[in-house]
Amino acid sequence: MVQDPFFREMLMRNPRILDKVQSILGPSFRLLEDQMFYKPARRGAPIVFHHDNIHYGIKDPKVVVCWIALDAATSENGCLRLLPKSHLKEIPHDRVPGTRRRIAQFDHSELVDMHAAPGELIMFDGRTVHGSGPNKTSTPRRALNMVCMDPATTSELMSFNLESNPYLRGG
Ligand SMILES: O=C(O)CCC(=O)C(=O)O
Repeated sequence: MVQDPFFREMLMRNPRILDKVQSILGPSFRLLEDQMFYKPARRGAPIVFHHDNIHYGIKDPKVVVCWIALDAATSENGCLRLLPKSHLKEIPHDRVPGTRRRIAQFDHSELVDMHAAPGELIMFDGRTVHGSGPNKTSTPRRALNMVCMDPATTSELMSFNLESNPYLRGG
């Protein structure tokens, strides 16, 4: 999406979003990754519980995820589910053999369903455990995310460059 002018304006040059990220990461931060999460009607798959710092191989805690609902997100269509305060703990993750994926091990009764209206922004720390359920409804559930990082962030799985990971503020 970083190459697409519409999404670039809507997400990466949107002062209402960037000001909020700046209040957490400070005056200088870069794009780590941006994604579209599309759960088609009736067959949209769940996303296993994980936190993004493990997913991206990052030890540095300064990662902020901005998640934006394009459709109303409900428990029935697979809204985001977060584990409150998990960014303050060390939540163990198991490796999924043969893949890069990791699955967080925790008590699922503590999860919170994050219902969201279209256009609503949910922000969470890179260490917050999250995932989502299947879409059981007859309409799609779509969302965008933009993951922002402190410019000094390093990863044991990825290398960053200015084309794919531009400065969104500062630089
Ligand atoms: O939208 C979803 O279902 C999951 C989103 C997610 O895993 C993320 O934003 O990192």
